[in-house]
Amino acid sequence: MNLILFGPPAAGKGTQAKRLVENRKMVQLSTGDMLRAAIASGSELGKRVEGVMQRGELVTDEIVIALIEERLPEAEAAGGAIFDGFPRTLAQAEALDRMLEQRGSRIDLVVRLKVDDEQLLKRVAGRFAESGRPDDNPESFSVRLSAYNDQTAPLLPYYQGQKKLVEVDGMGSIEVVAASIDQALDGPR
Ligand code: B4P
Repeated sequence: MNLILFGPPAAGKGTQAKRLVENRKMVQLSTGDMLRAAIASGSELGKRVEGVMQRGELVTDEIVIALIEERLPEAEAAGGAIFDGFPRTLAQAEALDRMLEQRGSRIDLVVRLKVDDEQLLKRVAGRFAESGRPDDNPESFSVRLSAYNDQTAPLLPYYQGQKKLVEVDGMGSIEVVAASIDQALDGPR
């Protein structure tokens, strides 16, 4: 199964993807994690994206599509993947559909985590205090939220049109949200 975890920044996509990896032995493809690993390694790519990410802007489609394409064989071998934080633009969504189609595969389900802005701000402030992730500061977070509203949220009708979109209330505790995601994955579609 190929699943997209969709939602605004700090909605819990990464948190829930990690749980699915543990419980269901699924493969997680997180563009955010891949980009942070590139920065940590000091690679050329890392140097190119560091400022963009710190400001809270989106990295170019070309870069993230290439990162995902590189990892698709791994997803294929595992029988599918959780796409976490990808796609974030229409160009990325169309590229993903094309890349999967070339491999005789497709997206099966898009789970949208619905969380209001006030709750997102609380979560990100909590993580900033704990880990100091540079893009969790209030200024960058407001840029990330605008990027979501302007460039990512318009993907919802794209997946709705494909009848793949399922909405999950992401406001509850991690466990409560996890149970709702399980229901969406295991329930009738
Ligand atoms: P990501 O790494 O994807 O970060 P995110 O959207 O902010 O986080 P996520 O929704 O995964 O939240 P998390 O579980 O961590 O992207 C970072 C940056 O990378 C982007 O801004 C962009 O620059 C770049 N990028 C990545 N992909 C890209 C793409 N495709 N195209 C272009 N650029 C791209 O949860 C957040 C916090 O909330 C955590 O502290 C967690 O513990 C807490 N939490 C989660 N669920 C909770 C719950 N139910 N209750 C209470 N707390 C909860």
